Amino acid sequence: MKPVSLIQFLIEERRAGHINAELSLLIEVVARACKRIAVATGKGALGGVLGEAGTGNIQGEAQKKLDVISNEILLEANAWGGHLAACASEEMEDPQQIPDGYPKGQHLLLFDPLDGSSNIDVNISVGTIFSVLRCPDGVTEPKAEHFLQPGTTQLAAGYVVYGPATVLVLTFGHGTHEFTLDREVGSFILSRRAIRIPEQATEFAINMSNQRHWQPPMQRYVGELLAGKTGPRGKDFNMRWVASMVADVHRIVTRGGVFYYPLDAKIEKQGGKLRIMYEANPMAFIIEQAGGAATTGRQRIMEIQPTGLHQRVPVFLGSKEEVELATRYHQEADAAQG
Ligand code: AFP
Repeated sequence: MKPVSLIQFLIEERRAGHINAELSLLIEVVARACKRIAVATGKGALGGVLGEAGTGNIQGEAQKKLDVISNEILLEANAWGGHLAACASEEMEDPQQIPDGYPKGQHLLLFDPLDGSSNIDVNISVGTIFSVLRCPDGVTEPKAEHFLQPGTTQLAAGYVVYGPATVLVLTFGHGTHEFTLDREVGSFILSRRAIRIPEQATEFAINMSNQRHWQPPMQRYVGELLAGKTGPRGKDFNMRWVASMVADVHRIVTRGGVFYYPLDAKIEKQGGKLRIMYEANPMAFIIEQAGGAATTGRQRIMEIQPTGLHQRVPVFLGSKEEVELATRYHQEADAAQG
């Protein structure tokens, strides 16, 4: 079969009426920016881009040089295209307006330019996550409040994992599709269409070092996974934790499994670890479109009405039956407490 490039795929999606020309152009621009980020991350120590930038981001986390560079690449690529009303980045407190003199479009772009960046210096996969929303009608200077739309309104979501291969996973709400970067030619080529995540899982991803801080239903659920064949689940489970959400999610998109970043006593006040607008919503959209489920342990992530651009939530996502079981344990525990 002839390879299908991302550009061809976008034209097909336009013809199918799934996206308009502006959204197609926007995705092309994001994909091009991600190719530049792939080049920058791929240089490693030779690019002089490893290590701390000496600055902090809005979350108070130390920024790596590549965090800053990736953010600039995405901002710059999107400023002049004419398809955006504004964009918001995990690395910046407020939305970024389109500079004067450039045309504006109808879309809002949100991104985490380099997720898992604490893994850069040790040469482990990192990634970019993005989400596209429609700018509310009549708004010419979008503010944070205009981005605060539930995940169900996303027009597109995707991530790029910079690993042994650079891979883009994308959804417009009509299935989840994977593209692999052909480095010689410089184009993303469709490598899997309409991905399906198995409904059952035998692999789970969680940071076990937080176990003692988890709430009782999480303790119960993971306890049962760990008990394996001899426990109530009657089968053994394997565990993985890359600490790059993009890499952990990509494993699930490839061979099934579940990913959990539950609420725990350490992070209770901030509501969770992962950001709803830049991580949870786009990943939830991608996972649901591949037949998986994504909840906070209590409710569907994409139905949450966000209250802040940098709001955090607990994240349970992956193989449907497993996520539903973990969610049921939390709901039952809440109901028992009244
Ligand atoms: P960094 O971008 O600061 O490395 O954070 C990565 C991340 O947001 C997500 O990609 C990981 O799944 C998660 O945090 C890892 O968290 P722990 O370090 O608490 O395991």
